[in-house]
Amino acid sequence: METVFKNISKIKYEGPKSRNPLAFKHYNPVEIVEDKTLRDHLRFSVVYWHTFRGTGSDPFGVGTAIRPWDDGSNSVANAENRARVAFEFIEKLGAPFYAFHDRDVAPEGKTLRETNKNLDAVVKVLKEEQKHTGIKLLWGTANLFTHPRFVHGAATSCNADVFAFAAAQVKKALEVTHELGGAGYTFWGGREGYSTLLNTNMKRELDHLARFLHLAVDYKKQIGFKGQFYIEPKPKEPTKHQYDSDAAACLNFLREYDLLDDFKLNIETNHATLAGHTMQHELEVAGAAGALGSIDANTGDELVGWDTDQFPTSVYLTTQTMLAILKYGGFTTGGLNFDAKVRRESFEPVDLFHAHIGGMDAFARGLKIAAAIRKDGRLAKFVEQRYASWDSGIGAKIEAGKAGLVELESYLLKQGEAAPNVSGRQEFLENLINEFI
Ligand code: XUL
Ligand code: CO
Repeated sequence: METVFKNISKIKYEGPKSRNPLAFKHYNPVEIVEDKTLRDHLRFSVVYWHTFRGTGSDPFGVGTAIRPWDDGSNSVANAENRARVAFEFIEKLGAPFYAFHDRDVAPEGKTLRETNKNLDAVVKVLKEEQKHTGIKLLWGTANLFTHPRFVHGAATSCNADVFAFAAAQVKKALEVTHELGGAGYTFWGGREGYSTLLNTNMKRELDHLARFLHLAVDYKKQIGFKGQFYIEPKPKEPTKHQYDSDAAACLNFLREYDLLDDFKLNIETNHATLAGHTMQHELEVAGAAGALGSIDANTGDELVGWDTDQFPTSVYLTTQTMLAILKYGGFTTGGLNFDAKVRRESFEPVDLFHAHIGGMDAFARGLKIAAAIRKDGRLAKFVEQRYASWDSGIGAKIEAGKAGLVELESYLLKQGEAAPNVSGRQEFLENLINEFI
């Protein structure tokens, strides 16, 4: 039964020569690259919160988005109808996954009991729709930041009752994610941070956050949920400092509190840039630690210093991203989740299609370019050769732990001086990448 997008047919791959704005020019889901289809490499996911709950409001103005299917009410019936429309959209787009927060899909009631009942009603619809479309849940999550009770945070709140509320909410969100066969579950610390240290006991808050995550791990095991847990780093916004500020901080936290085996990272592009890093840096930090799990695909604005969550269209960015993904063996449970929203000025429903088609084409190109760079081999060869001094002689001895300071001193006393350095050839390498773009 199709209703809302009746003037838009299923988005097809038409190739690079097509001038049809409602067609893929580069994303051909069945095309094979490095022994896998594009569909399986890229594992695209549509986010419920921006695409179906975003209104286009900003701090200066109300919502602008025209969404004829949404009556604007907080009723369960509206939420159920919206869920059916969401699946019609995702199916027409051809994305295999979606992701949601508990409060995106169903309205909060007056009590936790009522809220859980609302959620159950909508989850029933989500389950039916998943079944008849084949669309799967990439990950679920709990919104622990919108309601005023979370003003001081959730797991890191100074109010123990709020911790308990958040724990109950996560329990339910885990059950629902499990029921829907979710491939993962994400923890983004919406307000787990501080605005001033004058009123903050940081050590206590960090201990509480770790306790919270351990409780979730325990419950996951108890109910037999096999999905992957992710932490999503973000340095600031809404709070001045978030404890999960970047990939390195998250890894350190997980290691300190003995949680590293149970979590991977969900790296978001605009969060990386807010942290003063590149996406490539964050992916590399996560990948090197064996913790690269999933990606929230979006981009910031070069001239704007907040989380603008725009759709990714830069082929340079998608190439770098896919180089990292391929280097670390590709996605297993994770995927490319478009945590991105259309601009306030792009208020018509068709803009949702343009935005996702553009993002999917940009990543398809990035994947193909990254695969071509890998096939060419010059980049990898260059890096390998740059470290050749470690493959034999004194370098190999150091790596093997077979040379102490005494031996290194006598080695250098004999040599007199270190072997000469070789150029890092940054510009040569940048030119090499551009050969493929
Ligand atoms: C916020 C953000 C969240 C998480 C899920 O910046 O990225 O939407 O992805 O809670
Ligand atoms: Co995100």
